[in-house]
Amino acid sequence: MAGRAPKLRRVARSPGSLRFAIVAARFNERITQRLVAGALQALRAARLGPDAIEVHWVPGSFELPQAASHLAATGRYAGIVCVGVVIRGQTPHFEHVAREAASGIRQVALATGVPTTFGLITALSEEQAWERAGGEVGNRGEEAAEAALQMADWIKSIRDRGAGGERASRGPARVTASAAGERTRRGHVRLSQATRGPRRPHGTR
Ligand code: DLZ
Repeated sequence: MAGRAPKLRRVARSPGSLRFAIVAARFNERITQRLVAGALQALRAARLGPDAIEVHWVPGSFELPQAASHLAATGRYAGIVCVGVVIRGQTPHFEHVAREAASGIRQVALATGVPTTFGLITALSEEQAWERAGGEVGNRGEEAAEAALQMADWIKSIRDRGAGGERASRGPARVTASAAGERTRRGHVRLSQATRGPRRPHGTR
């Protein structure tokens, strides 16, 4: 199934002083560059300035979760966007790399509470990969960046409610502090807290 991702709702307001990281795998670098460009475009569209966006390169997709984990542990980031290109070869190596990258990225997101999103292309051919790097089937890097922005925004909204009750949820959004950053600075993340969700369905404010 050729999966162009559904268009995600853009985060219209600037995340203020929040910082985002893109972690990119050098393997298949020419294609990954396109994913980085897509991710940068989405972050800039959310009015993040150059100082608020960092790009970190690692050797291959297998190393993405480790790098993301180190970045998340600093507590400096509201979101981390992982991008890489895994193309099927002659051996099962492809599956190992793709599986470990996917499950590692998920683990970083759950363990740290910092939105850590999956902007990997797993393709059967180079042609298929190009289609997903700004070609016919969209740009996985851009989509992953938009997902990170949305998650950071949502986490901030539930934290604001937690801190100030209903009044805080009605007032103008304060965008100077990183919800995800605060979360990791305070220490560990309780999964039950992360998955409980807002008191009211999101979007009813
Ligand atoms: C070794 C390897 C292979 C065969 N294929 C890919 C790939 O398609 N995409 C990718 O990002 N990385 C690949 N790698 C490199 C691994 O991710 C990793 O960098 C090395 O195994 C060293 O740990």
